Amino acid sequence: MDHAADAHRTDLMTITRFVLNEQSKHPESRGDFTILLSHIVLGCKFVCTAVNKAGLAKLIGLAGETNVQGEEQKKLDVLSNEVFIKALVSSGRTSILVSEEDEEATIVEKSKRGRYCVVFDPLDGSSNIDCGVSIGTIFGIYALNDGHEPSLDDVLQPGKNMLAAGYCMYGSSCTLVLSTGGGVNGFTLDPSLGEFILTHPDIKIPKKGKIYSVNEGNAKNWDGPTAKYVEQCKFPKDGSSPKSLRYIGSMVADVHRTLLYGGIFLYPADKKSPNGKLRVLYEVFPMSFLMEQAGGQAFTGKQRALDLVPKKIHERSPIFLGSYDDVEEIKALYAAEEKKE
Ligand code: AFP
Repeated sequence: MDHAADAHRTDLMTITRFVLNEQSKHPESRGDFTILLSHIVLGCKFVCTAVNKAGLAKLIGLAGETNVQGEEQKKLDVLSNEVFIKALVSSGRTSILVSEEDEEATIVEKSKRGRYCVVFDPLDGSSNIDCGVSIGTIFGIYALNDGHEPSLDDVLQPGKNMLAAGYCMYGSSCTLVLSTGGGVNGFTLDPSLGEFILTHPDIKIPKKGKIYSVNEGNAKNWDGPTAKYVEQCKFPKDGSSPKSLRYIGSMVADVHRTLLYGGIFLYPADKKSPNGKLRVLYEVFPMSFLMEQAGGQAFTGKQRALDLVPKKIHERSPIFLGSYDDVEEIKALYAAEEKKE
């Protein structure tokens, strides 16, 4: 019997243990981040259970509909938002929350305030719920500048100022991918234990990939560099093999695949949507943060995505993210276009 291997299997690195280990490297830390993260993890576990039960429990459907008992039904994304807001406020570690679901930011009441700001999309890709496609929660965390009343300026910060970012994917398994600025790690929910266990330590994105991921239905409205890049993916001029196209239409699932297998994910600007579709604070920034931490790149078509300074909490931006070399190619095409102008 291989006792060493057995011991390895029984030495479970839970997400809490992992974050506590990280925390012990910073003697000045007070454990606030660990507490905040445990509340985010609780939200993810709740949403995971709700997503799994959605078909049975009739959680899907329109918000405001009533069920057979005459009770008002909550759409899954509305329910997820409520769960996250309540979990984050009750953590006592947050001061401002920005959610995709809420037009205005939530400023936490004084007695429950803490030193973090959380920006999040509680259930991204929700148009995919009814057909069972993987969806997810995306989040980013900023530190509150000390000694002042929390204001929107605390979250209207470039993505490079984030302390941590991550997503939880509700798919064939429930996977939480997290970076606190020292690399990227992936944890899978063990449903029998109710714990996220480290299953993907130190994720590194391949330097170059074989997959491109974009909604080609928008091609007629693309700008020159995007159109040229996608053409190059299909008809490479350097004799290399064409890339494969994979597009789910659910950012967490598309980015998760890109992170693990390499390649590029694009949501470009087009004539109809000059700023693209994806939201800066809780889609573009957290995913760009993870990509850079995994050795990849994220570019807006004009600049490094994490350098962007948002002016509004629900601002959008075009985004190209993924393997270092693949993003380098699209950057070169935009640089050439700029030279022509
Ligand atoms: P929904 O939340 O409306 O399903 O939108 C999902 C999303 O914001 C993101 O998860 C996808 O990457 C992107 O939109 C897909 O957009 P298209 O349907 O325009 O390709």
